[in-house]
Amino acid sequence: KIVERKREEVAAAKANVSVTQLESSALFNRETYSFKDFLLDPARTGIIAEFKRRSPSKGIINDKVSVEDVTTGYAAAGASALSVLTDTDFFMGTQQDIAKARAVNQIPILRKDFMIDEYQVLEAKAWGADIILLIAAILTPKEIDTLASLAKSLGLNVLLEVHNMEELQRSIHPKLDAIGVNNRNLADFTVSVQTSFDLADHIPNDFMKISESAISNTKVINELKQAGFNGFLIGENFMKQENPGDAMKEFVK
Ligand code: IGP
Repeated sequence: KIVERKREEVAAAKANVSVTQLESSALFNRETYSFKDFLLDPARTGIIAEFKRRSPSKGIINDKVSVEDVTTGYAAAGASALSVLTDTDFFMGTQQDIAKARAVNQIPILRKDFMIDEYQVLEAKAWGADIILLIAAILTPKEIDTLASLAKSLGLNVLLEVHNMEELQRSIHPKLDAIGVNNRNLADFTVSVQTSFDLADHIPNDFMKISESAISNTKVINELKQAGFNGFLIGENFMKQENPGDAMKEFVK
């Protein structure tokens, strides 16, 4: 359903803003931040901290906080990267959320959305993102090749999301920077961090390894590190608090 809606949205966006306009925007011609450098920086936590107002599984999580306050709070608490939802209909995110986060942060930003078209990759760069997400469950290997190749040619980093062995094996591609194991099954919303432990050894070491979703304590993070993970994508556990930045600071203390 999300992907169907996304196709309409992308068609409308294309009619509104041309590729030339995107390519000539101020942020388009900028140096991007290296995802890998920030994940491996020993002064940081490896946490990719997410700004998420709402989700289809949980409904409203937090619609009272500003993207500037939350993301600068995350960065101050040692985030290696920020994840900002830009899907509006299902997650209440916007293009402006990325632009606002970009204006006040000097760490990599992931455009968290359902990428199905090269146009969205150009948008990601123009809006201020450094990393795009490619979800294996909704893309063919050919589409992954096309989208990842364009992203890399623009200096963007690519995070591929998988939730099982079959997706991993069919989607692996040399142009990816990181492979994320989503602990949330997008088909039925059930969560299990075990998914990350099960897939860890099957991800080649040429890629950064990320564990995504349902991470709620530092004990799990330490176990995931032992299993070889470099990054930890956390949204709800911080966003459900009144002050997500402070919540992250407390979490990593
Ligand atoms: C964060 P959580 O359980 O910490 O809020 O999860 C993130 O992994 C999740 O928002 C996510 C997501 C996605 C959202 C992972 N993959 C793809 C939208 C689309």
